[in-house]
Amino acid sequence: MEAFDSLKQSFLKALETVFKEAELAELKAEYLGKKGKVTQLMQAMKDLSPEERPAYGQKVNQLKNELSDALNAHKEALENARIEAQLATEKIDVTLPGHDMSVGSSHILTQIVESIEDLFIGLGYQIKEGPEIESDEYNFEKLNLPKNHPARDMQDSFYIDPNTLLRTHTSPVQVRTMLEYGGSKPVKIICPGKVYRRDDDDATHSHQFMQIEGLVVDQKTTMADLKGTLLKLAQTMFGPDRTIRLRPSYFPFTEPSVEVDVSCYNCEGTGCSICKHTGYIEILGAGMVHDNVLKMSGYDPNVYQGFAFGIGVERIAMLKYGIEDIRHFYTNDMRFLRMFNQ
Ligand code: 2U9
Repeated sequence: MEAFDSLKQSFLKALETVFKEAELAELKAEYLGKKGKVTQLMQAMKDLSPEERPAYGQKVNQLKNELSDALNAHKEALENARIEAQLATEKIDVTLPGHDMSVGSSHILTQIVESIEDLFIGLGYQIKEGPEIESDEYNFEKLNLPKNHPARDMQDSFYIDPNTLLRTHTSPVQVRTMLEYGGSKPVKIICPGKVYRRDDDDATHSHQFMQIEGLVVDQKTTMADLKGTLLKLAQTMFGPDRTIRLRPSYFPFTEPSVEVDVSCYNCEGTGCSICKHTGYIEILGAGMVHDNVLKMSGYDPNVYQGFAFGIGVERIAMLKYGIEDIRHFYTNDMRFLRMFNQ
């Protein structure tokens, strides 16, 4: 019985020096493991007389249970201490001010392109895109700008080789679409995209800018359809009270051709410095598709007619927001871009 007591004492003493869970496992093995001290005491039972065995067995079992309980209690205490320590170091002050989440937005030119796309999708148009590197066949020839035409001067465009250039307008996308449709089905598309001209950059010129062109080809398309469409477009861009005015003009790919003015959104047409006291501001060009252009892309001008228009996106943004230098659109000064966060 004394041996039991001293074993228990030495166990409890050892337990007091245990602060890690791994050490606890070692101590458990030392006393309760297969070759542990308590296990050895149990095995010693076989050397006792039958009379001695029950009392001895009871004692050794009690000792085993006591040690086991002590081990479990110590294990729980260690675990609690570990969690307490962790909570103390990971404490979060929920009253600290948070970080601002900065939310981006689309570029102002993208916003304008998308609002025009929305209008035309609503009118049943499809959006078509095409390559920025084009053949002069599609960029010029098929748009009624033959080889000797002044607009084809090498000095005015970025040529890659004598037959290849950066497109100077998105019109080749319309040409590609008409050829794709094979001259036998109606066309109703708008073509947004980047275009390139060999200009020196200044406040009002850029060697790269954005255009949206539109093309409708069908069997009963008239100038009245063009005018109604452009009125909707002008009102979408400059407000529901705007009116438009068409002036005769010239483009090689349209006949007749017009320049389109919108009534001044600043003075409502009475005259101010923005409209240079004319009451109107020029916003785009348009016309009925030239017979030659229809023919070259496979449409019979005796059966089909079409209208087309072209608009410079930067010009619209500059008018709408009073921006005086086109270069602001490309320099990505955050103070400029943030003015159009929506
Ligand atoms: C096809 C047939 C006709 C597209 C047109 C304009 C008038 C026009 C300018 C606006 C400002 C270019 O960005 S800008 O400098 N464009 O005035 N564009 S009609 O006519 C087409 C296009 C394709 C097959």
